[in-house]
Amino acid sequence: MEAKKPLRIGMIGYGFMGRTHSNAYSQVNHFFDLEYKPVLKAVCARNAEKVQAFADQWGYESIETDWRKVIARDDIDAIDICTPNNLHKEIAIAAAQAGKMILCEKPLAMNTAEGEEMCEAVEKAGVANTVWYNYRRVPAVTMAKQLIERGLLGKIFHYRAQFLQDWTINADVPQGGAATWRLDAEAAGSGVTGDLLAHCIDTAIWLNGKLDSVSAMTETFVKERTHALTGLKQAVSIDDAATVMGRFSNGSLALFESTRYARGHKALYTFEINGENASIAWDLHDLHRLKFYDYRDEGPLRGWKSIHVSDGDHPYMKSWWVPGLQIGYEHTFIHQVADFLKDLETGTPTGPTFRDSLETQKVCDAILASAKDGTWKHI
Ligand code: SOE
Repeated sequence: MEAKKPLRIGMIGYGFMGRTHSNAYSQVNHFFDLEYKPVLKAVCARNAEKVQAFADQWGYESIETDWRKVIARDDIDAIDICTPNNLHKEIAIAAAQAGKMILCEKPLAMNTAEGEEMCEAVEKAGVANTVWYNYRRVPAVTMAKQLIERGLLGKIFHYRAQFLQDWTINADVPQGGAATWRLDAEAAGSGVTGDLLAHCIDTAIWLNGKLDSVSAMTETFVKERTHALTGLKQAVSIDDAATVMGRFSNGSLALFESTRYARGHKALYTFEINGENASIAWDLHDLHRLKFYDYRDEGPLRGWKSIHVSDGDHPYMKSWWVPGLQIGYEHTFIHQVADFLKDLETGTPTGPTFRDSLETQKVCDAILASAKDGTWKHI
């Protein structure tokens, strides 16, 4: 058998996302037939003891405690950015200038201006780049894309999506620090808009095209929290919840909601698309199913189908088990790595690229701006 070409990974940051990405690199060649094989060269974080423990657990060959050293190493081809959002720009630009490929956690940046600089840097350097909007690669979501591309829905009227969580209702949850940086605007840029709604928007743009305008309201329900690092009470400046109306370029209407205050919901991402001929619905808690209603079905049999997306002719599924056996959350990251490696073989960009994700960033910025002054924003 021909030896695989190595893709030597240097991962910066190693939290929850570091685990999903590391797992993906480790698993991908077991299931997908690819020319390239990721090699876990180095993982980097400030605390040497903790990052060593992570390296031992996941099989990284070495550790670094300064991200600049990872970028400077000539035994590394690709930089994986898993840090809080406020470091994405600096690391991505330095990595691009060093000629490294980049796989960046979502959202792309703290804001559009930063994202623009990152796009310019990767495009100038000509390096492969992608952003980990993983839900595109749930097989049922990829199948929704295929059905829309086949024109089965006809003209689309409505796109509605929600991403609901409940983990910050308790006012004693701190902000800042390694575990709760998502609640600290200095590290995250925004709250649910960049963290959760961004997923809804990435999928929406992918499935239904450009969003032209939005009108939004946001709320911060808990006004003060203790900072995990300083122990001081500070005003909370992230958005805890966002409700958004919008218009797509294709004439359809958008409705989005995301919150961390929906008691009972841990990570309920859902969307529904209503077209002239058919509708599609999907739910992360039942992620292997795609709901499909076709008005053209024979009258008495017309109704919602619940398709178990687990057969060999469903997206990605022939690489997994046998028909009827489903896969889960971690596989979406494996699919993204598989696509990235496959695209390296042909020099094709792997969506969402930085440039694709800049569009999501623009919508997020427009939502926050609209919530601030109460007016519609054009994107
Ligand atoms: C937040 O809790 C979070 O982990 C997001 O950061 C992820 O992007 C989302 O997929 C699940 O929820």
